[in-house]
Amino acid sequence: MPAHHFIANTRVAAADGQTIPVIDPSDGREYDRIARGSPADIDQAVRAAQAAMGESFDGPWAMTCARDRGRLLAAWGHAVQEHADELAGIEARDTGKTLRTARNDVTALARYFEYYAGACDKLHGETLPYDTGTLVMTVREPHGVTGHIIPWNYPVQIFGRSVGASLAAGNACVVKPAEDASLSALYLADLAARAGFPPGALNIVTGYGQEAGAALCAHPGIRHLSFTGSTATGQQVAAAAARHHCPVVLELGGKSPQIVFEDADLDAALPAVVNAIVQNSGQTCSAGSRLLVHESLHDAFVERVAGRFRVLRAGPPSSDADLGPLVSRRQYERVRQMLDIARGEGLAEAARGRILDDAPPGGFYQEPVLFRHVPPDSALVREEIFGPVLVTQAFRDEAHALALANGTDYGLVAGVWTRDGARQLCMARHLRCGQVFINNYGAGGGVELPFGGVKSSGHGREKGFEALLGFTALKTVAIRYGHDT
Ligand code: TXE
Repeated sequence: MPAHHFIANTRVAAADGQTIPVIDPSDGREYDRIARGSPADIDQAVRAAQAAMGESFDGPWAMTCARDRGRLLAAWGHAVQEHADELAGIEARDTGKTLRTARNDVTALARYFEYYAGACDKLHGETLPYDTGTLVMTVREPHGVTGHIIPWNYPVQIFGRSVGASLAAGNACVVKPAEDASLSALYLADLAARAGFPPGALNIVTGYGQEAGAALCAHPGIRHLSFTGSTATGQQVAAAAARHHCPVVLELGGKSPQIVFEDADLDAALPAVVNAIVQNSGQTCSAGSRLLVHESLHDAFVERVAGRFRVLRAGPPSSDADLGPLVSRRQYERVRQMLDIARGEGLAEAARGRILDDAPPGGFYQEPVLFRHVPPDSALVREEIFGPVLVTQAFRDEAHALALANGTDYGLVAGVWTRDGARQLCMARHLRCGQVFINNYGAGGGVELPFGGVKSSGHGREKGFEALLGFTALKTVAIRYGHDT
């Protein structure tokens, strides 16, 4: 039986009965089917969420107090921990990521629920000084029904940070997971129902982006949208949302630099630089996909990186491979196309990993590839590849490093390796991006750390308390209780 949508705590088939295949990226074979959501399914889910909120925020979910929302999120987080192995297995098979990565993702998901569970009853407004005889206060209220479009690269993590924060703020959610990775979201929804969330607080509609996703963005009942995905789709999402005055958080792509200065601790930088591009097979929005190295050590350091690349192996999630297959044939072909472009541009390949001999035929395996001394106008420097492909460039001084680092349309993350404190501050100040990591890359992904981009990498912030504020609407209340003196 295909996996159905989850609406008002019930599994329901698509209104027109259509389904789409679920493909195992490790062998390219279909092993399940999910519902193919249509505008009618989205409408049903939005109505269920609206009923949970109530027209005047007097529905069962809107009337659930902050403390109880926190308890529900905490119970959901415990359920995730209890079912962590099963959830990681579902995620690894659906996305192709290694079991190790899937387990880390599930740990992060549980931590999101824990964090936002604890935050529910710490979310409050202020009182403001105003005229004598008038008390002014601000109240943080939910938006109402929020829409969540989730990509396939970190399905459970992105679900956790987006849905966890929205429910904590008291909204009801309608989620459209990626067509290539929907099974973990459905599994989580079942856990939510068992944890005690009332019907309609959480709803999942699976399906294609151009169908279910577009219908969700266009639905006038959606009062806030969070989208993580490509820059091009982000533009469509924002345009659809603008038609019904719906605020949007966009977390889009990146082309993030890792900058290694001549005074860096190279032994610490080396594993971090490699991991930043091969983790999750390079399918990470914050992947460190450009390596900028001071000219005095560029060739020597890149040779060390090349040595690491040569021993990396791609293989199925069930093996001990360093990288899993890419998520889909479509993504595999996108990456291959970029490698063809590199060949056409005559780029110098410095190293290549390998694919395990016993990897099943038909899987979407891509070994890591390293190109060195890539010119700034190359497509490989400017465009997001979303695969395990790293390009290097040499820089002369700080100004040159900044010019290269800031020289793309994106602005998500930057990594800087230097022991010089003044230089650390200068780089932190002038790098045009949403987060700068100095002498590390990613800071362990802490759920407390606000995350998002500038320029074509999007706007708005997810994670941390900042995200929680974004999921609220501020209401000002002025109470006239006396006379001016
Ligand atoms: O992304 P899409 P795709 C980048 C990465 C990748 C490229 C393409 O460079 O190679 O995007 O991937 C839904 N209205 N990132 O095609 O189309 C879709 O169903 C509403 C970066 O998979 O953006 C899925 O749920 N929704 C990234 C989600 O959007 C629509 C993560 C992402 O799909 C829609 C993923 C529409 N019109 C890809 N069209 C990151 N920032 O982490 C599609 N969707």
